[in-house]
Amino acid sequence: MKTYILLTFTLILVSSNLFAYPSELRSLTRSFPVIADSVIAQCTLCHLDDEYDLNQFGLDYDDSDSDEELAAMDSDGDGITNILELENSTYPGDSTSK
Ligand SMILES: [Ca+2]
Repeated sequence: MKTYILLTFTLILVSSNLFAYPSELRSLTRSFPVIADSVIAQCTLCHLDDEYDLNQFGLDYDDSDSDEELAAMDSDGDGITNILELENSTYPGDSTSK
């Protein structure tokens, strides 16, 4: 029984990671069409590496009140606003990406 519960929990956790993110990426792409077909339109745009944890841009995306607010922010603190990073296909949550 423990194995069944653990397996069920694992499947739910894995499937939520697999299926939840693309909807967020689609939503972000609707807000910022410039990222459609961009090399940055992938999990690491908002997440730390391939983990579920959010980077600062992902956290700001969740916490911001509007697309304009998110666009004007500099989530990774590298001096370049999020919208400029998105337009230039650099990661707004990674200060080493310029
Ligand atoms: Ca930045």
